[in-house]
Amino acid sequence: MFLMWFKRNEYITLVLYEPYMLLIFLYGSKKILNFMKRTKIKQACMSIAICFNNKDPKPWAETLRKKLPDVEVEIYPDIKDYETTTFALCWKADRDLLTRFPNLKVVQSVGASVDHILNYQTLSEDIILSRIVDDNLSADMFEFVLAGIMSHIKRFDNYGLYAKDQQWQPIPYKSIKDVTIGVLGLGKIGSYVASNLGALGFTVKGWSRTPKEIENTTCYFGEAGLRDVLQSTDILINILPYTKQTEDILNAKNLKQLNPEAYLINVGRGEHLVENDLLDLLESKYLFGALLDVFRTEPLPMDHPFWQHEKIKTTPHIAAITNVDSASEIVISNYRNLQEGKKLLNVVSIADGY
Ligand code: OXD
Repeated sequence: MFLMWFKRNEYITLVLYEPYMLLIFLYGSKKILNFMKRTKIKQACMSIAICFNNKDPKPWAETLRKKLPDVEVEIYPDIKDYETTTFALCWKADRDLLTRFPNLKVVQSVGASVDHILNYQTLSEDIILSRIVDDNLSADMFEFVLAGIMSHIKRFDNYGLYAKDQQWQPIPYKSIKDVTIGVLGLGKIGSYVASNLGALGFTVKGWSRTPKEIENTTCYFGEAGLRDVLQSTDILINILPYTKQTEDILNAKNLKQLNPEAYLINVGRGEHLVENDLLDLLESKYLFGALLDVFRTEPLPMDHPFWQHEKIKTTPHIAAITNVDSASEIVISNYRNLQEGKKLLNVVSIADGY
């Protein structure tokens, strides 16, 4: 049509045609520029939100800001724009807080567990959930458990009590070679603990949901396997993840199967233990004592009977504390992997909970 017109009136056509093309050109460039601007802003604003309760967020914020100087690292509740947050770093965040971030892509636990996320947040299917897997956590857990075991078999707790009344009273003790330890939970940390205790000369029996093979450890699985482990255990160590299937596993029925005067170390979750069952079993001397690092309610309430109980030692969830320096490297890799569209590290199945 233009060509016909052009032939008829060359001058008019040129005058009309050029501004028309110019307009198309200007309109197109504006669209392209806007698109580029939007994408750039989005990339620059992919911020990290730190959402913690019961843990100081400042060391994490400082470390991440130092290692990722171009990234906005914010601490909840001081979030400027919930829309630009794509990556949330969590420890016991407020219930359903994460639904306030509409563009969240990754939820990163700063611990080895994710139950504090799965039980309190609603995660859409496309969210990637990740946890910390760090050799420092395994080593610290092993040292904590070893300290608890040694203090128990050498009866340090009794001497602590005797010292209050200046009682000089030797008590029989046990040697490593005579002690059988049951380890519930043979994930990364549990298997490290089991194999290192075995290497020290303890007899170690490990239990997990699915069959495992671990050095220095006889491994069991399933219902029957749990019975086999419990029925020969002097010291039971719980390092299971907390899921619907493992809730209340430390109950009277299971704990009564342990060897006489057995000792319980719980470094899994408070929800694994039926607290009243433990108190009853201590009272009736089925169990010798317990070392508990985790509780159903944390901090442990002031009036909780565990505080003053002679046979219970409590520690404030410190068995294996995430090392910010080494764990932040995992967080940074995951943040970069997200940006570059690569696979993230230590991804957890939202359905299985571990
Ligand atoms: C953890 C914990 O999950 O400390 O890392 O319990």
